[in-house]
Amino acid sequence: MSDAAHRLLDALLDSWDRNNTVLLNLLRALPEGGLEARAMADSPSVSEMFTHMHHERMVSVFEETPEFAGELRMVEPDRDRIALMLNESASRVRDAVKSRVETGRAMNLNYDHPILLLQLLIFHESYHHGQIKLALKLAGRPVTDDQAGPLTWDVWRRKK
Ligand code: NI
Repeated sequence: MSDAAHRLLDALLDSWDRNNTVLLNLLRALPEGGLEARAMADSPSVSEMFTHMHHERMVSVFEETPEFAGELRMVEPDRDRIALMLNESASRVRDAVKSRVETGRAMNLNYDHPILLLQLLIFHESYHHGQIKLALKLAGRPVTDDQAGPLTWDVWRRKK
C-alpha cells in the first residue's frame, strides 16, 4: 500500500475508534437506572441495545473474517462488563478490517470493500445511540445536550 493509502486507512480506523469512544461515553453517562430504561413496554432496554451492538459486531466478524472471531458470551446488564465487551468487539472489527484492507482481500460474504463494514456498523450504532437517548428521555432520565456535547460530538471534532 502507498503512504497515502496507509494514511487514509489510519483515518478510517481512527473513525471506528472514535465511534467506540462515543458509545462508551454514553454508557458511562447513563443516569442511575438508565440501563433498564426502554422507549415502550415492548421495546428493548438500553442494556439490551448495548449488548445487541456488540452482538452485531461479533456476528459480522464471524461471518466475514472468521480468523478474527471470538466467543459470543451472554452478558449481564452491568456497565463495566458491557464496556469490556464493547472494547473487545471494537478491537476485533478493527483488526479484521485492517487486515483485509492491507492484504487486499475481500470480505467473505458481503460488502464491495472491507471499509463498508466499518461504515455499516457506525451507521447501526448511531441509530441505536439515538434510540437509547430517546428511551432515557421517555423514562424521565435524560442525558442532557450539555452533557452529550463533550461526550459525543466533541470526540469527532477533537484534534489529537
Ligand atoms: Ni440494530
